[in-house]
Amino acid sequence: MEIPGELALTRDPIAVAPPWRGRRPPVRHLVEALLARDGDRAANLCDRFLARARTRMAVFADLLQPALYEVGEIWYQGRIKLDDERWAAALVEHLVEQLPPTPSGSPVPRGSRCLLAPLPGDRHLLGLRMFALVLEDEGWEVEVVDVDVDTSNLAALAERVRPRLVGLSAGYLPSPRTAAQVVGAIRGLGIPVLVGGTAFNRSVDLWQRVGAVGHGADARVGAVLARRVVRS
Ligand code: B12
Repeated sequence: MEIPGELALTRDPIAVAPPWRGRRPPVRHLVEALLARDGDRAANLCDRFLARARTRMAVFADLLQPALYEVGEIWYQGRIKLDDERWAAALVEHLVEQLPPTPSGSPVPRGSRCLLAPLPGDRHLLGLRMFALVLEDEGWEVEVVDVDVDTSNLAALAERVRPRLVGLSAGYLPSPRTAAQVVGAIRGLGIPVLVGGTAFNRSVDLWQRVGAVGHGADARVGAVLARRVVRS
C-alpha cells in the first residue's frame, strides 16, 4: 500500500507486541503498525481481523476506532508528535476505503433513507464515513452531506430529503448550543436525530444536552439504534 509522503520510521514509541493470533481485535498491534507508518502491516491486520469477524462494522468499531483513540492517548502522554497522529489517521482513512462491503443478511426495509452530516463547523469526517458505510451494509440508503455544503441549514435539507433518520457527527464541538439548535430544528420536523463522534464520546451527557434521541458510541451501537428508529 502506498501513502504519499515520507515513509521513514524515525522511532518506535511503544513496546512491540508478539504476533497477533488471538480472537480479540489486534488493537495494540495495529497501533504499533500505524505509528511505524507501516501501511502493509496495518492492512494485513485489518484483513485478518475481517476474516475472523466477517463484518467491516466489527473492523471499524472493534479495531480501527479503538486504535485511533489509543493513538490519541499516546499523543496526550507526549510520547508521539502531532504529525504521527495525523499519519495514523491518514492510514486509517485509507484502510477504511480498502475494506470490502459486508452486507447484512437481514437488511432494514427497502427504501429506508437516512441523512448523515457533520455538525456545523466540524471537519472530522472519518468517523461519519465509517458510520455511513456500516449503514449501507445494513441496507440503508445513505445520503451524506459534504462538509462544503452549508450545514447551518441542515433542517431545510432534511425537510427536502425526508429521511427516516438524521445522524449528526462531531469530533470537536465548540458550541453545544448551536448543535442543540440544529438538532431541535430537525426534530421539529418529526425526524429523529442520532449523534456520534469523538466529541460525544468524551462528554457523557452531551448527546442529551443537544436534544438527540440517542448516541452511538461506535458504528455498531449507532446501527442498532438506527434500526430501532425504523421499527418504532
Ligand atoms: C484526524 C483528526 C483530525 C483531522 C480530521 C480529518 C478527517 N478527514 O476527518 C483534522 C486535521 C481536520 C482535525 C482538525 C481538528 N481537530 Co482533530 N483529530 C483527529 C484525530 C487524530 C482522529 C479523529 C478520527 O477520525 N477518529 C476516528 C473515528 C473512528 O472515530 P469517531 O469519529 O469517534 O467515529 C466512530 C464513532 O464515534 C461512530 N460515529 C462517528 N460519527 C457518528 C455519527 C453518528 C450519528 C453515530 C450514531 C455514530 C458515529 O462511528 C465511528 C466508527 O465506529 C483525533 C484524535 C484521535 N487520535 O482520535 C483528533 C481530535 C478529534 N481532534 C481534536 C481537535 C481539538 C481538533 C482541532 C480543534 C485542532 C485545532 N486546534 O485545529 C481541529 C478542529 C477542526 C474542525 N473545525 O473540526 C480533538 C477533539 C477534542 C474534543 N472533542 O474534545 C481530538 C480528540 C484530538 C485531541 N487533541 O484531543 N482533526
